[in-house]
Amino acid sequence: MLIAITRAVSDAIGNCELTHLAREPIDVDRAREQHAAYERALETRAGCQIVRAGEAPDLPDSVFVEDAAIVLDEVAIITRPGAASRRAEPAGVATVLQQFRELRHIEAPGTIDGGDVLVCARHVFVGRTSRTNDEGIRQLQRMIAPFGYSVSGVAVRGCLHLKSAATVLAETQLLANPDRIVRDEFPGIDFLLADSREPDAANILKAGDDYLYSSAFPRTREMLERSLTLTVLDMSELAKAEGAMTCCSVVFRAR
Ligand code: CIR
Repeated sequence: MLIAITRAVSDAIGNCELTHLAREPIDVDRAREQHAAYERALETRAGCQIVRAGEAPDLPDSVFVEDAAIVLDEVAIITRPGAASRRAEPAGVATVLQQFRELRHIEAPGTIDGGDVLVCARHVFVGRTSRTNDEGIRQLQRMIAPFGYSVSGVAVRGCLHLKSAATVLAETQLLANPDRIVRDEFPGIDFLLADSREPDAANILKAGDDYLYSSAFPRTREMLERSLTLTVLDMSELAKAEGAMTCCSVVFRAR
């Protein structure tokens, strides 16, 4: 059984953090409809049970639960987000996660956003970004090494998170924008490359055997559909908040 943690779109999403995008008005009702379709797809296509963290109307970016926690089979790491405005988010995610996993917490001065963390079997790649620092990476490494995971920090260029540059298609295969990573830093990994005319197209959410993908990237979508069946969703309002497909859930196996 798969669990997907999600969280409602905040009334305050218009005040979200933005790093690479100019602020545009966000239609909150439309964002909620898109988010509801996303949850439905996780339920009906990927077979997930949705577990919602408590609403956080005063936290603009709280819908992006991916950044608040890293869940492995053995343990869950509650992050300390890099943006000060997001530091209150993980507590609400921890409250629901504690029924599924033992929790560990990243402590100051470490910072990590879950959007920077790619788990490929027993190796974990972590983006060094404006949100994730070396101390955060060291703490993560110390926490999960006892369970047999190795960790490496990798460079990320021109985008917010590692998962805006590369995401998991299979244990040793990533969908990637090669301009945003250094491929040599991913030994043993095969790459499928997003269409170069669609720089944000490397974010895909694998949930069980299903793949959720954005309708915003038709060229990359066509390439992916040669070998995969995709569930395609319109996430345009959440994209204005710099959120991508993986950001709105934390998916893991129940034990
Ligand atoms: C932020 O800047 O933190 C939010 N507006 C967007 C976070 C997106 N999360 C993700 O890519 N994992």
